[in-house]
Formats: sequence, structure tokens, C-alpha cells
Amino acid sequence: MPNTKALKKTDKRPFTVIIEGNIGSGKTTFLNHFKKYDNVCVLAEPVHMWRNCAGHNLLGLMYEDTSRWGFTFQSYVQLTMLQQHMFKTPHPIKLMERSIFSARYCFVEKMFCDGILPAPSASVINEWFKWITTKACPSVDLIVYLRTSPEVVYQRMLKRNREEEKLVSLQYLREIHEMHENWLYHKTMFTCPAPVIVLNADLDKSVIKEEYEKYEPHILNKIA
Ligand code: DGT
Repeated sequence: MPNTKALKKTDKRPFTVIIEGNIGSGKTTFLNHFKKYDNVCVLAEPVHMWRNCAGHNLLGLMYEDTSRWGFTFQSYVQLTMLQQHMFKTPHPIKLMERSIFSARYCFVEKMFCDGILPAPSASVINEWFKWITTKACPSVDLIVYLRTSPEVVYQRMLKRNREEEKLVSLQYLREIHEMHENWLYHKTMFTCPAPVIVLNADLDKSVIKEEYEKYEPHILNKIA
């Protein structure tokens, strides 16, 4: 006779939180803060996979020539994000860095609006996105928006000096900021798949811990 109580416990999907924000907004630092909790599964963004897809650095190619590689990159981002959404964990709380939603609503949308991603390519990504989000149902319970100013994240990006990001301008960060703002703050673009809490992520590393702790109960005390 199977232990139904135990089965139910492990079958239950975790309370899922996606951490969103501009490039350099501190998503990794936020996730690292929660690693100390035994009941939290922390999933970092698969940047290492984007940098090495069977030996190809898709992130680098996308920045070098977005018209040529944008579709390829976004297709792979969508796959790796789906893998993260589908990742099963026995932990009752799951934190994810970014999501299939920000990939579609911020990055793909921007490429399409800029005319960099041609309409037929955008349609293919969108059809996959619609199918995935309706049929595979990547459930999200809460969105943490790490809100920053583009000037602050630009300085952080320069400081961390990631090779592929040498081509990223302040203007690009301003535009990506606007996409996040319209989606998660003003809520004028697309729907939010879950309630949003907004943190001041401009704060310096030395004091940001207090900001995290202020919002910790929203994550730790709510189990789906
Ligand atoms: P953090 O911890 O907030 O500093 O996070 P980052 O900046 O390491 O992580 P993220 O996701 O903002 O960006 C990693 C790199 O990948 C960055 O150069 C932006 C890029 N990226 C992430 N997702 C997408 C996407 O869907 N499309 C495009 N074009 N770029 C993306």
C-alpha cells in the first residue's frame, strides 16, 4: 500500500517565485541570499548554457550580430527557461532567476519592435510561447521585481566586465528597463502571471540585505 500522505506531499507543486529585473539588477545576489534556507530550491539562470550550446556561445553571437542570431538565441532561451519551469523539486519553495515570461515580454518584444527580429521569426517564437504557457502551464505564484535605474546597472555591468556584455550600451539598458517597467510596474504591457512585489534594487550591496529581509516573509511564509 503506497503512503498516500507522502505521495501527496512530494506531488504538490512548490510555491514558485520568479526574480525579474534589468541586466545587473542583482538577481543572483538576491537568489544567493535564499540559499541558506533548507526549504528553498534556488535555480540560477542558465547563462552558462547560453554561452556553451554544443560549443557555441549563443549569448556572444546574439550581441555581436542580433539580426543574424537573435532568433537562435531566443529559441534556446525559451527552451532553457521551460526546463527551469518544469524542474521538479521536493522543496516547498522554488526561486527562479528570470522566466519564460521576461524572455518573451521584454527581450523578444524589444527585438521585434526594433525590427531586428523579423515578423515570421517572432511569430514562431510566439506560437511556441503560447503553446508552452497554455499547455505546459509554467505556474508562477509571485514575481519579485528588482527595480533599478539604468545608470546604476550600467555601472555594475561595467564593473563585472562580462566579455559578451562589452557591446551593451546604456541606451540598451534604458530600453530593457522600460520593457520591465511597462510589464511589471505600470502594468501597461502584457499580463503579469502572478502578483508583483517591487524592491529598491538600486541600493548598494552593503545595505541591500535589509531590503531583502523586509520582503522575506512574502516568500518564506507563503506555501502554495
Ligand atoms: P543580475 O544577477 O541581476 O546581475 O543578472 P544578470 O545580469 O547576470 O542576468 P540577466 O538575465 O539580466 O542577463 C544575463 C545576460 O543575458 C545579459 O547579458 C542579458 C542577457 N539576457 C537574458 N535573458 C535574455 C533574453 O531573453 N534575451 C536577450 N536578448 N538577452 C537576454
